[in-house]
Amino acid sequence: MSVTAKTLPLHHPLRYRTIFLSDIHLGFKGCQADFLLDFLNATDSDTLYLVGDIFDGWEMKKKSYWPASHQQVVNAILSKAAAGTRVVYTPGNHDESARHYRGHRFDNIEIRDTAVHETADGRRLLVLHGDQFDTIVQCSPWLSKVGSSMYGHLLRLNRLINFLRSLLGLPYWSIAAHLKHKVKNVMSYIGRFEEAVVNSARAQKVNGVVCGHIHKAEIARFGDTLYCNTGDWVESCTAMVEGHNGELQILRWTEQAQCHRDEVLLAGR
Ligand SMILES: [Mn+2]
Repeated sequence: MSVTAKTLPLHHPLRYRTIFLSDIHLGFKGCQADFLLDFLNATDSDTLYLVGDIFDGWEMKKKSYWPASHQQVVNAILSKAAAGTRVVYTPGNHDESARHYRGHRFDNIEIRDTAVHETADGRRLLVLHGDQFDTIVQCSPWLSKVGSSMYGHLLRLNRLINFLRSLLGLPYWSIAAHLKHKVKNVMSYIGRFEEAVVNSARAQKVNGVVCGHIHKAEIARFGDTLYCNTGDWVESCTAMVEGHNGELQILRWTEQAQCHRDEVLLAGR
């Protein structure tokens, strides 16, 4: 079927078979809700996986922070579910209170500890947040809380830098993501995390795993096992999407949003 530029509507959502999102951290100041809203409005899928840390219960306990944009993210997800998108929510450590509802189903929204997703080309992928491996990776809750407060400072610096960059007309840049890739022990933590996740996929005899938790988007192959990490919406604004033939891809929305907008503008001409 050929479509001329003229017949394309101005707003044509990018359609995927599946969208995987994690580590949104609603209720936390560092959450990039505006980028996420833009993403949710621009995309559509048959199934949406929420791979944990969607809410940040740790931050919400400290102080109540719930701006309109965070509510709009919740509303956007609920309206997708109401419009027929199947939503599968596998809570993480920051929204572990949602784990009380494991096994429950609210209309189109299922809450589970883990799920198995089958891609269009028949690969079976274990879906889970990933904090389940923290003990194996030997990162104590105490350490992760200290890390989390340092991380908070870094993200405040990140917001300041990006505010200044936006004044100068420069694109978004993540200092936390930049530093994380430089620091050696973080690298070895990531390596051990990936290994633990891949081992668990092998033990469960699936073709691969989709997780979040470490805020580093990636699709990698370890032997014959696929390791997918959806990234986050605090620093990197990433999602993993599955196309209609089963191909998997990481979208970096701070880069993609501009491309999509250019395409829509071109199509609208
Ligand atoms: Mn987490």
